[in-house]
Amino acid sequence: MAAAFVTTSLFAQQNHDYPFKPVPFTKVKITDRFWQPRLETNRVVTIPYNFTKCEETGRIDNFEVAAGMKNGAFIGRRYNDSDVFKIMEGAAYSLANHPDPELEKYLDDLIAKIAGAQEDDGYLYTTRTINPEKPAPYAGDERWSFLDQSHELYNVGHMYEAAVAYYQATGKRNFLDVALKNADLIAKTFGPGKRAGWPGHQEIEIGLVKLYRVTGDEKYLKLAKYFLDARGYKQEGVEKPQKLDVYTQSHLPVLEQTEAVGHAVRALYMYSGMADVAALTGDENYVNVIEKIWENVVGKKLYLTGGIGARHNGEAFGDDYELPNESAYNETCAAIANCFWNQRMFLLKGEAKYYDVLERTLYNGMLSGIALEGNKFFYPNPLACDASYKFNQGALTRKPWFDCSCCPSNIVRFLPSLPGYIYATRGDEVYVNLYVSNEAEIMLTDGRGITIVQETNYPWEGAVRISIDPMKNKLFFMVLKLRVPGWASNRPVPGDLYHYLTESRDSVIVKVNGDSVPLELSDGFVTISRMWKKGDEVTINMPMPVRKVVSHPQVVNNRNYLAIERGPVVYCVEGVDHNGSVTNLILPKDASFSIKWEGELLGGIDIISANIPFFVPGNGGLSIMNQMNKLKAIPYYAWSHRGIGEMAVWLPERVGKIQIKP
Ligand code: FUB
Ligand code: ZN
Repeated sequence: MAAAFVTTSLFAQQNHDYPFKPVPFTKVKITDRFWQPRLETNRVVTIPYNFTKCEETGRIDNFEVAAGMKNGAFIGRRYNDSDVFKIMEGAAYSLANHPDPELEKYLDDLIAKIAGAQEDDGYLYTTRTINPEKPAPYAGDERWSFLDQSHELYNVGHMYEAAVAYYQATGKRNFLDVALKNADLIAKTFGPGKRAGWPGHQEIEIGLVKLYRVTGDEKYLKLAKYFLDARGYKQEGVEKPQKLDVYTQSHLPVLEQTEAVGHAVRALYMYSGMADVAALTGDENYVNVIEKIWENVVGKKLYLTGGIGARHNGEAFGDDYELPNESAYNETCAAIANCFWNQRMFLLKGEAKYYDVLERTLYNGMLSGIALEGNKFFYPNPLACDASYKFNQGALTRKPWFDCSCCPSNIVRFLPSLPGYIYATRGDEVYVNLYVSNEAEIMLTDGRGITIVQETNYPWEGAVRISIDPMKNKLFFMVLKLRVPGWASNRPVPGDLYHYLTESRDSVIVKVNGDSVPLELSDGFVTISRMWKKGDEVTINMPMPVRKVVSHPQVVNNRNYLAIERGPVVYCVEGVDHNGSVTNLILPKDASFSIKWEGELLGGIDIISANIPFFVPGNGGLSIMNQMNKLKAIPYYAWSHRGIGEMAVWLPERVGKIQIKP
């Protein structure tokens, strides 16, 4: 039901969209040994497990009670509806690639409960519907009276995303109709000349854009833009509706913001929403703002793991270079949002640097958020653990659930969408952004199609073979763009926040049918323009030495410390591999490493080892024993699977920094 667009409209230029288009996850089948098992665990364990948790914790009951299907009171926190929506979104993505009548029936039943919980005019917020006199704390006394904290708009933003996903997976409108009825109410309520306000927690903007894409109705896009533009303003003739606050990124109008501040998840959902609205309206002003903020994040506020949000207090960004390790917050949701945002930045600009950040986040700060078994989760993801500071909402290891379970439900929806991050197209260009074994069907904008098969043992090896097969034409012109990751070009991150201790001279080699291609990079890509035919094969070989990483000197916690990484994977050391403690380990600048595949350990990992000097506490100081110790590093994402214990990503490079525990 595409709406007709009027030429006088703000969005008259309807041909605006992201110039680079992602290849949908439904067209890419991951076949590798690294991600495929994780996606399968998400499907068979994490999705049902999360739904069961929602049942056990009253999250589903809340809809039933609001629908009048059972008696009871609202249970839990005011944003608990959103967890159910996010899990539904993940379940819908899973259904799209893996039909499952039982799961579909479960979702249809759940949608009926949600529809029942919706008030006649479209309002949906179970806590207020259940008890309008006394909704959950911070919900506000009346509808939309406490937008800073109520999450009324945040919750439904997640519903819009889930409803679109379900519609796209099944073709059924049941959930979409609930979402549209709600969005129509919000559109009638908020906007110029109507009620003023903005969501304290951004998210609805992304959801509204998805409703716009699926319906073509521009009021949803306008509303998304309104919520962004209203933020931080005291509007003419309108009493200031909300607090102007750094925590919610409403301290300034969005177009005046230059730094990442406040609550990290809110911030990155906002930047992602801005990217979407910019793409669809052609608003370059938004793009300029988010590019500037991206520079701030990547240059000064990004952990080596791709994590963001240094502070537990306010779940917030810290100051520039404020990157403590033990107390790092690095919420799993923020890592996921970092992937959302960086993919969108790529889709706007076509530069590989955004994928350098995305890939770093994916393999490290996002993946650490879920246990290999698929049913335990980190909320914060620190870079060091002293085995006493209970960083994970009162725990020292991953937990089965949280009162605020935003992170588990975010993982549920992110993982099945991962195949959609691998490729993108523009005109007759095909961008290979991630290296993962897969089979993909890619349509170019002119309707011609190709299948691509990638085979690789990434992230453990940097060799990739790509077979190209035009679907119809015998000969086929296409421009293949291969991303050369920053880590393979001596540049762990864009900017100078981290660098490798020494440069690697090994260079990346790209070949087509065995013939070398010059390694000329444009925006981080090698370009191969040619006529392709069935059976053509491209290989890319990225040497993967173990690298020592150094922080910018202004990151005080990491001064004279080194970290280890290999390819896209950041490593850490755990107490369990070092007689219980990692605080007496040093990593000398000249340490040399060996790599060993351990197929049975932690889902199959490469262990990195080094011989390092061994220290013991001496009389009032440290003695270097005349012997060597074995340092054994594992991928950061896999830590905390072998009991509670110490962990460190950054290790002192010399003895002065060591703190031996008595
Ligand atoms: O407020 C809802 C969610 O809970 C946020 O996205 C997370 O950061 C946590 O605060
Ligand atoms: Zn979270």
